[in-house]
Amino acid sequence: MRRKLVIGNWKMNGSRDSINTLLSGIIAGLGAQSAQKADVAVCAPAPYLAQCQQMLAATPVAWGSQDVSAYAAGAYTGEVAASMLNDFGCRYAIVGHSERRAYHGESNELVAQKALAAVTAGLTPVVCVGETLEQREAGQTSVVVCAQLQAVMDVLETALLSKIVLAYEPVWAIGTGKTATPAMAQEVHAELRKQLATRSAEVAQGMQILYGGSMKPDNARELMAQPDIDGGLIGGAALKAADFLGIIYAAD
Ligand code: 3PY
Repeated sequence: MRRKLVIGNWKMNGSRDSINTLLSGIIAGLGAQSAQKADVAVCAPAPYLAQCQQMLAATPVAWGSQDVSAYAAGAYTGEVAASMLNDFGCRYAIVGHSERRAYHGESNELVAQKALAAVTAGLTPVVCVGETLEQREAGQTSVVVCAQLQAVMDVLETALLSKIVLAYEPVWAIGTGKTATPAMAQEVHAELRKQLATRSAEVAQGMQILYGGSMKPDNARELMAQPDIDGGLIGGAALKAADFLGIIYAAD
């Protein structure tokens, strides 16, 4: 039985004050929830990771970065190494979000190297895959997401592959308010799990595959009720404590 996992992706939003309010609200809301069914994490912009570390210590909420370097150390100005994140308690690192693939030219191979760097340093990479609207309309969804996943499978031996989290985020559903129907999302999640099973049935069965793309409190329950949807990677709705908590509460 896989546990549900709900991760907030704040993207490039927030300030010390707003994050203080948001995290205080989340912590208070989760405190009232006695038997929490889902694991919870937030992925903050780099300058606010220290604030997350301080505020979330001794709470059930983990925290993560929104990206990580593919390199271990050295002359890579502006990059943050996975070992640096791990050094002060970071748990997750999102890699291959479609915004990074689109605006920063990240290829499947680079995303795979980032996943390898993260998992080797003891972080849990949250590997994002997803198709554009054009690709979906051309019937390419499965080919695109499976190629994105295969690039990661090619560099991770089975023991490391078992330590990642996968997130299916259709690009056309990100920041648009459009959501894949539960059936559409389930179909892709099942496809991804089938591909993982070509390596190991055990890894496929154990892998948490999150759905991302305009998940909100009012559609979260139905999405997460699908057999292969194990939680959410939440964008806009993760910026308000009430909405984020609504999604977490729906994960039962
Ligand atoms: C969204 O829901 O918009 C996301 O991109 C989550 O990562």
